[in-house]
Amino acid sequence: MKHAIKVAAIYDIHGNLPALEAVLREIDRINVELILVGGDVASGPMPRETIERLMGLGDQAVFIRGNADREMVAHYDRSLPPAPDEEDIWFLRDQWAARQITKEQRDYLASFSETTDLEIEGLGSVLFCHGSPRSDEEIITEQTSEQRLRDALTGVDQRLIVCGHTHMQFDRSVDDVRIVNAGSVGMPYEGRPGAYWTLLGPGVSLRRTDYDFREAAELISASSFPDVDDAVEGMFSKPPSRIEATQTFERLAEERSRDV
Ligand SMILES: [Mn+2]
Repeated sequence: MKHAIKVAAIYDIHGNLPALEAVLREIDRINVELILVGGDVASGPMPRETIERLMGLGDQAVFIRGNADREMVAHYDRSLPPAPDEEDIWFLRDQWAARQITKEQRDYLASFSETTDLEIEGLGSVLFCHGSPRSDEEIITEQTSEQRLRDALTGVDQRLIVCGHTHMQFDRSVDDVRIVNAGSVGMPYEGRPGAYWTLLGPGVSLRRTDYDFREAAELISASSFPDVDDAVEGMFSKPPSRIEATQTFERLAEERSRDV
């Protein structure tokens, strides 16, 4: 297991290169030894440039896989069943993103491990996952019931779990297990634009990094990303509030639990 004094957890970048650059600049100013990239790196408007930047981090970065990384590889390989709903905008966006990347980048995405653990000074062994320890698409929010949290954490030995996927930071505990959502760098649902991430060691610090949203919006508006105006609104000018996003996610989690 890797050991580190300070780790930056950066999750859900979603192809937002300007947001990633801003966080990396801030990380550079602190003494961070390791960057844990928590998945969903490239499903968004600047996939090729974003993966290129991340690959450039070399040994400083450890990657785990998000559902969107898995889906982009499947799109690249054209091994997906037809979309359940042809109008599904995220299906079209992932398909578009997969067409922008190289074979080497596809292989890079495919190499991410599902979860990983790191020994961090002051925190002990920390488990990193995308959705939950058992699924890269399980939904956990600050409203998730304790019973559902306990189920999601069954069989986990670590006392601190870091997740992402729902794009909203939280820091909560159930029994003696602490679960932290690192937030989203590129597509936060926090009601306020910014790049959200988490610094670990010796404590846990939820962070928000400011960057020039107008410039980023202009850059991304010029791309051929499907329904780009809507994406730019959601990423920069009118991000959904935590209340809206939490309700949407919890409704989806509820529907899924009924389907099982
Ligand atoms: Mn995700």
